[in-house]
Amino acid sequence: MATVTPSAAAPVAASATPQASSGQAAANAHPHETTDGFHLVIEALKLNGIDTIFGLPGIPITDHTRMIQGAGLRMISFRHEQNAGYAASIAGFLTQKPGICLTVSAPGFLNGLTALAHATTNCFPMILISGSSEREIVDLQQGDYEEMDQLAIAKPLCKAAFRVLNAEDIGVGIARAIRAAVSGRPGGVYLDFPAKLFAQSIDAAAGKASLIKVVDAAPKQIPAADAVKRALDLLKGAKKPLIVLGKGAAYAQADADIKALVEKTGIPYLAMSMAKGLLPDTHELAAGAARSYVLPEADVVMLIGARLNWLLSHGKGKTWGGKDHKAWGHQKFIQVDISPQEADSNVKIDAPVVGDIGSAVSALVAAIGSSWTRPPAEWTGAINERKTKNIAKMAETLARDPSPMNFHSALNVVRDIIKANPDAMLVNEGANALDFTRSIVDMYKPRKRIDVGTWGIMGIGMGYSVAAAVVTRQQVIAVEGDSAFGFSGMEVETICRYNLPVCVVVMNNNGVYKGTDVDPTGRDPAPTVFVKGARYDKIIEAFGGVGVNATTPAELRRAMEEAIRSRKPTLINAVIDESAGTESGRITSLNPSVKKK
Ligand code: ADP
Ligand code: TZD
Ligand code: MG
Repeated sequence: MATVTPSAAAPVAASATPQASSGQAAANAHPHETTDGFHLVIEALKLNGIDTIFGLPGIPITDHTRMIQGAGLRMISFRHEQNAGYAASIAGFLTQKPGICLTVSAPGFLNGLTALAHATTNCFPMILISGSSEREIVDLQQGDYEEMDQLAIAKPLCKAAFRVLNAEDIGVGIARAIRAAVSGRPGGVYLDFPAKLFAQSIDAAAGKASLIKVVDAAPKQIPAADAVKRALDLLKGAKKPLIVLGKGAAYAQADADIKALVEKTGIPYLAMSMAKGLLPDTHELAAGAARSYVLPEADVVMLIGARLNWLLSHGKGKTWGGKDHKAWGHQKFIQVDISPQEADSNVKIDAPVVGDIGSAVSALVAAIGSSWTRPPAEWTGAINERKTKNIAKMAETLARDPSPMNFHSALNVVRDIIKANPDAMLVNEGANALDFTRSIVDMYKPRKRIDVGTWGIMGIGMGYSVAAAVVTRQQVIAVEGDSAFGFSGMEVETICRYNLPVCVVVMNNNGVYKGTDVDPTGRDPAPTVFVKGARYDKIIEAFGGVGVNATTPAELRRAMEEAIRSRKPTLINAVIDESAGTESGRITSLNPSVKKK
């Protein structure tokens, strides 16, 4: 570790640039070069391979955003911090480097905090850096500009939180933040930088020496040999084995080993939403189209980077063949996860394999060797039978061409477009707009589908789209419910400003879930309903993007193909039958009034 030079015990109230303090230096017999907090932060991030910052300027970070850009880093400036934060969180997921979000104090910090909590919940590495007000005034609650004890507020919502008061500690602060974000189970980290820190001057050489290039930030965690053996023994005895791939498996970038594990064992697999495409959804062992058959029927389930949370019905209940909503379905579970505390969180895990997925899956593949007996044909045959039937049924629905368009006829187009452009990034949010896209649109490559994640959150759409375009440079297609789009819609200006290849498709069914509700008193619009026939395509035209109103699948197809050909920022208002959706999409059962019955 580098040493910290105690040079600037009494911080100088310097102006933004080190050159500006040269008046003081000139008065000195032996002028020496100084640097400041602004520059040390930038240098520390650069030293650790960070090349992009997502944020929004204002006191005390306006100059910082300028200097970041001046120093050659990419400074992507948003219209609302929450969207910058979501962008940072998904950049972390896609790159395994912490995504950085930079905000102003109190309100900007709080806007970014939702995204930081989201990153932590989803196990995405992210660092929220917020400027903050004068500590002396904040701590005495004397009413400073944007006064707030940000560190205390951030702490329960993230994996770690640090405050840096002295410029010579910036290197340590950033190193700790990076380690905390990416090591073990990844998550969100908060860094509190009071305004004074940015302007503090210290000796340039001492400042440089205080920076830390983090060595091995996310160390491999090799699973114990007996844990690997226990897992394989259990798997070998299974008559109806199943693998569940989660977004932790996608994050791990162990794509070849995961493919080898599935193909060598011949075990059918389910891909959770953001794990779709780890193997192509059209793979012969993909069991997604027979989900409601395989979950209750399986006898041994190997979870790889997937938690048994609500998205998997907590590993019990009717989904898993249990007698009632809380009863265990008698599956045995193997869980491959980096967090040693994840096992047994919902049901008993018979064989936890604690390690990073890269190391764990390669150890499993190595231990399998060449003498593996594939699962009984009755199991794979029964799955294939259901799959074939369900796929044929879906093909029939997709082939219909109703007027107005419905989710199926519109998404049939998106399905074809992704098939023809498998490198495109698919961003997806909404209720019906989410659920139907997930089940209809096949993914062919890893980490191409990014969506509402563990919380089922609305508002990730445009932030994710910006980050996906900036980080991957691929075409982005965002399939958005009209409600979902509204949470981040203003960022179409950001998309136009940076001229990003993003094609937003708003599935416009006039509201939340559908557009048919009415106020029983006849006074106001119903709470779930929006302006009928709204033209979302006009929004992007205000910023020079391409807007298209599509009322048929043919119009939608033409507009999407043109967007991909031109790579121009595009927003397509896809007019969907307002009665086509169902309440809450696939999770109607979670509504309290349904539970009451
Ligand atoms: P999904 O929503 O797709 O089911 P979850 O977010 O519930 O996935 O689960 C992701 C899991 O992956 C978390 O338990 C997390 O600890 C784990 N994880 C994340 N990265 C890694 C990694 N590199 N190695 C092992 N486990 C990981
Ligand atoms: N607020 C936030 C931040 N997240 C949420 N998930 C919700 C509110 C509640 N919610 C859902 O769970 S889905 C949804 C809301 C408001 C919007 C559904 O409408 P949509 O999709 O137009 O986006 P469909 O296609 O009409 O179902
Ligand atoms: Mg809608």
